[in-house]
Amino acid sequence: MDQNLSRIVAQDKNFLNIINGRRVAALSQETITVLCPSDGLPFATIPAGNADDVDRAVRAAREAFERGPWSRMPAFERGRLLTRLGQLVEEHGDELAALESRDTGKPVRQGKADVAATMRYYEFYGGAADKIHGDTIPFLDGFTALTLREPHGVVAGIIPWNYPMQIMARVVGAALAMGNTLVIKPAEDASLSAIRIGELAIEAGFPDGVLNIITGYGRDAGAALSSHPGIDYVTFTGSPVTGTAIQQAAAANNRGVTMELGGKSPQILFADADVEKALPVLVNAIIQNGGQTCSAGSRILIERPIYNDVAAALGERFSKLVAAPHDMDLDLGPMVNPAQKRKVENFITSAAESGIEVVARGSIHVDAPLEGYYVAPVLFGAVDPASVLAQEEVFGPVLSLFAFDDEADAIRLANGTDYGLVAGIWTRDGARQHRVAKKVRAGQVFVNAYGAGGGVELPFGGFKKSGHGREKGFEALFDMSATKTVVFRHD
Ligand code: TXE
Repeated sequence: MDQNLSRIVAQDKNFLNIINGRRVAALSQETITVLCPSDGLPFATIPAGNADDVDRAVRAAREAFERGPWSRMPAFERGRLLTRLGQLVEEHGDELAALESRDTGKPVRQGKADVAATMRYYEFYGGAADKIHGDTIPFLDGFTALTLREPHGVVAGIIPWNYPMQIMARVVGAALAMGNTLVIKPAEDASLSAIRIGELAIEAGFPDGVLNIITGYGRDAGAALSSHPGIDYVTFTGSPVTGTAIQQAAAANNRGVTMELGGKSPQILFADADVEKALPVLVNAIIQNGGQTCSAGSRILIERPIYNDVAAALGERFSKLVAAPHDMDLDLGPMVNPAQKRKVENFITSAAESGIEVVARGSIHVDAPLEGYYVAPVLFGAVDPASVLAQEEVFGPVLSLFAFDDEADAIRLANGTDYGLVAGIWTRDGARQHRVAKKVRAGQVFVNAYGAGGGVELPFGGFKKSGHGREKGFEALFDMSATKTVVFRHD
């Protein structure tokens, strides 16, 4: 582990962008210093790309789409390249896990899980590339009508910092499987794995210009990319505020978008639930990645007769949780940056000051450097459903408990925020499982389980403020393509 890290640091301190199959610095030569969240120390640089770099990348992607071998390549050959990329990810798994872990502060165990999911995305979409097709449509006598699934053209993928490698993989896999070309803008706080994957794509044999990676700040590179008239479609995962800005920029060019904008996901625990089975899942769903997960199960709704027992059991588990440097591989790592740490701490302080009951607190490891961005997990009880804590995405290790009286009350509480990404239902009653699954407004519903976004095969996306469009699974291939209807007259 340490050897891997020192090799990466020693050999590749200055990461470069990838445009048209070549590694390049920003035209301005400016860079952003990469800090490790575990100790706040610099260990790499990335290019600070701006509108000029974005323009070069979009032109390269356009050229590759219009004239490169990409546009003539059969779907199964595109699929083979994606599969090859997945194999290279697997071969470089330890290096990628170490890099992702150091860049974002996530425990190495989570970095490894991210590598495994990333590999699966390339494998899944590699296999799917030649299995999606149009229809023939019964039409007028003397005519034959059919549909083709066509790529949008040049797609922009704007990626967040929480699961950078995985989220990039779901975008790259689906977009390239359908024959688009891509410009990826990773988050300024977590760009290293994106650059490495871009390098591996060159090694895998993707033609020049098919996958371009531009790093830089959102306000520069991100804004320039989402408003570029040469972009045909934008896919984004991140905050609702930035999502709105990106949608406005894309709307100015009348381009389509897919938006995945986070959540405030409930887990509903009925009195007949298998509580022992649920407890570790409930804790993991908010602790995984330090709670910096769009699908984090941040609200637990508990039927009143079991509320006190469940709160006590969760409190016991929470008090043992420890935040520690990524390479100690404990329950959770630091937050990704100082702003995220401040944001989470502000939620905790104002909730506690407003009188919300603190059921339990975890701790920060004694050896964690003071300069790291650690937050001790907090469990809040009897939370007012109208409070800020109940309504807004914290994106940290903060769990809220609520009591409910009956099924209707549970559904009302579950649907009582402006988000609708994921939900968990815990009950042994089969009819209730179906009833509640239908009534909960969420893009993914788990029964007696909570997938936390897992499963590359499972379509994923939100209702309401959580966004629109679907990623992952076969559904993403529809978002990443457009239907063309062709009608032949032969009378
Ligand atoms: O996100 P942003 P931030 C939520 C989470 C977190 C909050 C803020 O609650 O606390 O968002 O995080 C790029 N035009 N999520 O500020 O701004 C940016 O460079 C184009 C939930 O880091 O949404 C990065 O690549 N692009 C979420 C990406 O957008 C712009 C995951 C995401 O950054 C841009 C992350 C602009 N004007 C945060 N401004 C989830 N759904 O899981 C920024 N960017």
